[in-house]
Amino acid sequence: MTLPLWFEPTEILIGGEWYMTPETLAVENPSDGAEIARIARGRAADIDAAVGAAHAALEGDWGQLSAAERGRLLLAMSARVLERAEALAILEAMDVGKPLTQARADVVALARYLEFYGGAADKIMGETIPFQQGYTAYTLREPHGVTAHIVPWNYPMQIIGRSVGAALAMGNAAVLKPAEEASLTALAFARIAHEVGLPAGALNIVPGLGEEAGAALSAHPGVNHISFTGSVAVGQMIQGAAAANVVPVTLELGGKSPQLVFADADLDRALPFLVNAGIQNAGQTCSASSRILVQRSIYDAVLDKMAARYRDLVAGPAMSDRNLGPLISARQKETVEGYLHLAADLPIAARGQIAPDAPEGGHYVAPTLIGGGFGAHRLAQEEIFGPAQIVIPFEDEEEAIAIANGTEYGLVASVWSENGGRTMRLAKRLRVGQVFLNNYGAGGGVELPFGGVGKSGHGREKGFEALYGFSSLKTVAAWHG
Ligand code: TXE
Repeated sequence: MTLPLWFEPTEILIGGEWYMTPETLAVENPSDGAEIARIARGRAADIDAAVGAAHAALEGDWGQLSAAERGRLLLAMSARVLERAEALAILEAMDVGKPLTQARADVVALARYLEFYGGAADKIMGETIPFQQGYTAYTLREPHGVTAHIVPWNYPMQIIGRSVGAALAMGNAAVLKPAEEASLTALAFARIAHEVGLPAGALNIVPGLGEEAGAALSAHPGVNHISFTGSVAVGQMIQGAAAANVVPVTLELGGKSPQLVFADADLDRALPFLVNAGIQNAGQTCSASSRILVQRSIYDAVLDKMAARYRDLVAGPAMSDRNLGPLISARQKETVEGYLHLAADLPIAARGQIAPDAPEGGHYVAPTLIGGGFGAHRLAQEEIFGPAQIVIPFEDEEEAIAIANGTEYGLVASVWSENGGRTMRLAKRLRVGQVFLNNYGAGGGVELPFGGVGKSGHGREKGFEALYGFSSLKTVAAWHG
């Protein structure tokens, strides 16, 4: 299948101008391993030009717009995303390897982020502060200036929507570095921004390698804020680079998110959430629920029911729209298979299938449900980032909390129980950034602040809260006698 491109994907956008780099990077379709396009390989000089163009935009047309005008541009981008919905979904499915239905949901989420932040742009305000006689004191919410956005390959459209959308709403000028594994929808997004007339330099995109374009961007002294989603190791480097320039960072670094299932849970409601949260996007989701903690009295019953669902799961090419697609790359498949070897000492409760029509060159891993887990096992501690879940029994609330809080991560958790008091109690005691009670994921949650504690990172994206993160507070105290 040919890519539904209406633009030249090898190009970089800087200061409203598209241009080619002499060297390009291959784009692989993870469903069959074939090369489907080539994209620009931006380097330090391109990053430097992009940061310069962003500063010029702040001094020029972009910086002159009112909040309402910025909001209208974001709303126009949202509408254009929906007009291009099917092309974007196909691009994402072919680039990331995610089933078409999931890619379509990501397009809707991108449009919704742009709508949410477009609508919010002129509704974020400072405060007046009761102060000493003779003064009037108030606060202003101002853009940081140039924001850097280094995004991963697992949900390009969603992560760009939540981070670039909020940054532009607040009046920042953005430099976006998509992941080398999946840049096509990021490039399409930049093309859409260009089409609706976003002023030159407000959004610049430089595709390229992490150690080249990414490292140059995070270390650039002209960057005033960095938003990063990716691995802990790179997050640590980025925080170090930001420290050298003393700029704020938002880090979203993944997790080991548990779902806690108590004996009084509504299991019929819980079951689809328990499994889907583990296998969505083939488990390559920062908020994937890779640990299922189950009260011992219902442990066997839950494991059996989950196992029955697993046996029906099929991994196949993205465009065939099965339950899950391939993993993003041969490297990711190797990592995940390495983790699955660690399950040798645990009972495999069930395995799903790889579709017979899945091409040899694709990076498929059969979804795997592992039973008999315990909190200290490496599979219960480390992020697998593949279609595998480990099920762990617990006796009571205290033990459930100890296991749930017993990793270095703290992104998301859910509690399944019909006892309202218990759910509220646990919501307070779980050491995470987001808790779901009797659900998981809350329908995508564009409106819900999101981020972690511990090694899951810090800062909050999504929802209204993100607008605070992408702005700087200035206090004004006027003496007038
Ligand atoms: O991530 P990287 P990778 C986790 C997940 C996965 C592991 C490795 O566990 O198995 O990370 O994935 C850019 N300076 N998550 O290797 O390398 C890179 O170009 C600046 C969780 O793909 O962190 C890309 O744009 N930037 C996660 C982005 O960082 C650099 C999503 C992420 O890539 C850089 C992805 C450098 N030196 C992986 N090196 C989540 N939280 O959802 C790389 N990059």
